[in-house]
Amino acid sequence: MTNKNDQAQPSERTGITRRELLGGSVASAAVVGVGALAGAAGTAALMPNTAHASSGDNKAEVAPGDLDDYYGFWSSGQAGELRILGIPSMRELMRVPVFNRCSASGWGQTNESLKVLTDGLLPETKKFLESRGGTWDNGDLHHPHMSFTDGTYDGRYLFMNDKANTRVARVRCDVMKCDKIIEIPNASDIHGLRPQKYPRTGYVFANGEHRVPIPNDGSILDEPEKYHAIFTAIDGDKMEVAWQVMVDGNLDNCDADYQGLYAFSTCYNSEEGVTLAEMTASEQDWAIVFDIKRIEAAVKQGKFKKINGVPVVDGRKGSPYTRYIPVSNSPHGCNTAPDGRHVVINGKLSPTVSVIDVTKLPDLFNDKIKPRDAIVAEPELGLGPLHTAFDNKGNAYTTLFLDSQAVKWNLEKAIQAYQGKDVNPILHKVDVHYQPGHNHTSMGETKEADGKWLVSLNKFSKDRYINVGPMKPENEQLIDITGKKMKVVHDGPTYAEPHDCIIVRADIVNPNSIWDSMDPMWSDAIEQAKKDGVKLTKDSKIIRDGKKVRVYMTSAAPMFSMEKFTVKQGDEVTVYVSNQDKIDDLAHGFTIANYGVAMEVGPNATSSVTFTADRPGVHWFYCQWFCHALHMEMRGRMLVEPA
Ligand code: CUK
Ligand code: CUA
Repeated sequence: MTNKNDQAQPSERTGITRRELLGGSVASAAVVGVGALAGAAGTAALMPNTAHASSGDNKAEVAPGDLDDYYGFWSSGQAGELRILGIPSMRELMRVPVFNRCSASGWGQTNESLKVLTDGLLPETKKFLESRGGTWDNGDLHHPHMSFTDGTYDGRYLFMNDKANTRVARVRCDVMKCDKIIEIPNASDIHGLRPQKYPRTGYVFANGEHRVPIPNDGSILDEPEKYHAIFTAIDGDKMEVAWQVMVDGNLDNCDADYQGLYAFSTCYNSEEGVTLAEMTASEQDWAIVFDIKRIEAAVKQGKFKKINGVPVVDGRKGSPYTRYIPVSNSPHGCNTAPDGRHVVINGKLSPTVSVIDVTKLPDLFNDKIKPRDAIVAEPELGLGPLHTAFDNKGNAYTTLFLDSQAVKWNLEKAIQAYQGKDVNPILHKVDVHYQPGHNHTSMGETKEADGKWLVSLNKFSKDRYINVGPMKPENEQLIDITGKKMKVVHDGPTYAEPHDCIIVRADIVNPNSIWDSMDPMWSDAIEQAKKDGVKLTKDSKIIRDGKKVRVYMTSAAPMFSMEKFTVKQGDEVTVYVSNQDKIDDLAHGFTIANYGVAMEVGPNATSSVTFTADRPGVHWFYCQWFCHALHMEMRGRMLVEPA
């Protein structure tokens, strides 16, 4: 693949500088940039040199029919779904509906998905949603991360947050479908989320970002000093809250160590303000360290308050369970290095990142050292450092939001510089287009980081693509990091708005091609069929049960087992479709025309949907997944007798 970047840097194309180009987005950047520009003058600036970048032997091109080396699991922000990409091709392979609704698959409409979407909601939320159809229609999915065993991905689950409606979801990697969603009590807006790396996941750590009264029932309103933010440890196997910790300040991003002892969160707004001016008033905020063993012991010994059914430990400043390490104002990303020892806290408003050494933490918790003594490096990298990724050679890659760059720097050199040695930890900077948020390296958040690829998730595409109107795509760039210098090798547009991604070696992920016909996803259907004396995967039957009608049918290309079924106007109808095709890639669908009913029925799967037959007449149902030469003929009639 030729590197367009070599010939066509925007600066060369247009004759204006990158900074002038950036001007267009300064208004939006200014929110992040409060106070940061003051720090600009002293920023070390290794000029980007993409034109002569040496690259390694990495091949970004994946020829037609060839397979990718990695799975990319992508969030989608306010779109609410999980996306699966192939890396390095950056081809989008699949969308997995999670917090969103999906017209194709019927997610949010099928009984199976509604169960996932509603079972884990808190009682007061269920009540609130009664008049709104019973489910949330939106979500804001920022952080998708895979379960770990012994410091690396294990291919079991993906976990992800919903910032909009305070939920955490789990996707089963054997079928790539969401099987659990829980609402987190006492917290407001789950933002940072990371699984425990060691010994296994285990816990899923989730940050409640905003401070609210606990309980948030209206008894406290405009008294911000009584609000709190909550850190939650979820049992990833059971998808239940294990315990929570009340903290000072807001919580932003988090990560876990490689020892199974500590978790970390960035904490902005230590001022506990509610306006922008209040939130950014002080020079320093914190990185909070959570002592998992101490918290577990406290929970065992009953040193907690039970609030909304879960144990809440008081981890505010001065508690034995946490330590607050002062770092520059409004830190954002929080990334544990694969060396198992260092944690990078990204400055955001400060041009620096702060590096915590986990070997110092026992002394910190035993008050033998001061909080700042746990910091072993604080290199100044550039403007707006948001997130950091790692290779297998001791190097780190940090996104610079305001500079629109990725900076490669060396951890060991940064530590030496902090000790006063005359070394420059910055190895290279490369322009990205434009304003990167998260980045991620191949296997970079595991002990098996391999230093092959870096993806920069850029918030703006501006002039990188033909114009599609006022709403532009984001731009995600693939960067070859095998050479000394980074090399941008691919632009990939994305729709709103992947914040984060992970890049997982393909051999770790082994999904099935065909469902087990007794999969727990449709356990309710299995149970109901049993009660009705119906063999779910074989029979075609209509069961009338007062005003409730259950229609059981099967599908086998190119036919549904029923050519027609009759119900009465006003009946509550449930249609179960069991796909008998045990063939790779042979999905069917079931759509009822002019009834707003549509669902996916995967190979050997059962899907069901319940609706009221309140429209009399002839309504064709058809298969909406192209499955056969006679796909168009795969249809039948629902006859609704007028009342
Ligand atoms: S956050 Cu979006 S760029 Cu929600 Cu991980 Cu940093
Ligand atoms: Cu079955 Cu199309």
